[in-house]
Amino acid sequence: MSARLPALDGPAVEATPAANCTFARGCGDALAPVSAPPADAVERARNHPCYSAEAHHHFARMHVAVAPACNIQCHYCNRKHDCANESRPGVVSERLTPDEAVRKVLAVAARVPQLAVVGIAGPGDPLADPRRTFEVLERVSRAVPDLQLCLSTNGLALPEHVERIASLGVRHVTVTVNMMDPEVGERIYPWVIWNRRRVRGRAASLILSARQLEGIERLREKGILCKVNSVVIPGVNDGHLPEVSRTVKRLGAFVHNVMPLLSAPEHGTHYGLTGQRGPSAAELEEVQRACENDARVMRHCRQCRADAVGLLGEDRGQAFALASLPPEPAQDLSEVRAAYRSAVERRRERLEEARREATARAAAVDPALGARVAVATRGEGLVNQHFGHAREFLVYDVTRTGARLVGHRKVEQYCLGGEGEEDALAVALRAIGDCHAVLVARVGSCPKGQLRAAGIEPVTEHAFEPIEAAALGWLAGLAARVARGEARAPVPRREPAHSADTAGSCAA
Ligand code: CLF
Ligand code: SF4
Repeated sequence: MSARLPALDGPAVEATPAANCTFARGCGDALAPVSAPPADAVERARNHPCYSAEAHHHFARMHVAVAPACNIQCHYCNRKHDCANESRPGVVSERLTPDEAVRKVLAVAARVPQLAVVGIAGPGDPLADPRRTFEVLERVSRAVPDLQLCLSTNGLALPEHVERIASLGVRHVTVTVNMMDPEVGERIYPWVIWNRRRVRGRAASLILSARQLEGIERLREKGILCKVNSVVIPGVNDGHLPEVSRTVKRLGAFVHNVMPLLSAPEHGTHYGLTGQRGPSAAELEEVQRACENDARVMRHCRQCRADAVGLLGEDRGQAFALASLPPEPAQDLSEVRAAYRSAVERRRERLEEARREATARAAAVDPALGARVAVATRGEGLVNQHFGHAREFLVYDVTRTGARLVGHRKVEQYCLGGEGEEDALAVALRAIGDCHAVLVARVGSCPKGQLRAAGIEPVTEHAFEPIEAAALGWLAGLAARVARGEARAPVPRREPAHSADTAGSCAA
């Protein structure tokens, strides 16, 4: 198989994909030697809610939607659709000018002390027309210098902009890489715009992949922390993503975010309209596990809107709509954020101490005993939310050595104004149907009974404890009950209902 390709500059060239082509350097394993992420990578990820699962309990991000244009087409994207209540990439309620974006950042920074990161993630590609993106980054970095700057791109225009990105002080860049094999690529990308021309078919994917991998390498050379996002598309790239993981890790990517395709007909995407489904929770877990053999894998992504504000999993964007912003730029309160960061460090010490103590207490638990638990949390790393108030549950696999985040499950809020909604309860029971217990701050008697009937133990004994310590404490208690013959050792449960009810995806 060969393809007629437009060269990076100049005339079209002939290339043979997957053999010795100059574009698809990621095909096969004949790659540059492994490049380690920057030496201070872990420290730099520490307070970024996307690069560190632990940080996402404490720190918030905001996106400013200043980049409407895109230079490629993905079969999972339709940026025309918008719903204020919907959380998925590419969706925005308002597109901002640079002036509006800076005003919004200052307003959020003044009211959200958890804010640590300002990102540009669409609704199109931030580098397709980079002037606004760079103007906003420059102005935000001057106005609020303690905030980290972040960028998310499809990578097509990345290589030539890495120098500028670095000079602006951007230390975190996400590149969405769904394939390196053009045969896979042509089922995801119908076209890319290259040298002002629309390129279709495998040639489009060859160009895109080469540019993505080159961009990741250049980011590494500039000491910028790179995250790679991949959308799992069953039957298209699910079997290919471990190879992507291997390659991007070799090129210096710090973490691989393996996330599900969100697909439904009502969003008007090619995939949604042609019946391409997203992965089930179990399928997603399987791909994440396969990728984890080679790279650090992110499991806490919430596939945010391009105008999201707040902790991951909560969205306060509506509270900061343009019409509700103060007319004058808000005063920057960097000292409030500095005090918050110090408080987080003290909180982290307490969480770590609690984890150590709980692990010591669980040391006698049978190493073969393991369970899956759902947790209701409002943040701070604690079990601190009422079952009926949860809009999502974090899911952990727990053994005596610790609790490992598996992912999150979106649900509808069950308790509204004191009344429970039967439909919402049914959704929640399905969403956490593979869990053996749910750890919550409180739970009403009706849902408690239904949880028990569904074989999910409602647990309030560990309310307001740190999540990992609470999960270990519950496991130790379960082990004691099993030893006394009062409970049976858990066995893996059925797969939960797929919680994704939305379509589309984007660069973030
Ligand atoms: Fe935004 Fe993306 Fe930066 Fe995070 S989101 S630009 S890296 S600040 Fe985060 Fe949202 Fe997942 Fe993106 S949870 S979609 S990974
Ligand atoms: Fe462009 Fe992102 Fe949409 Fe793909 S998902 S077409 S990169 S805006």
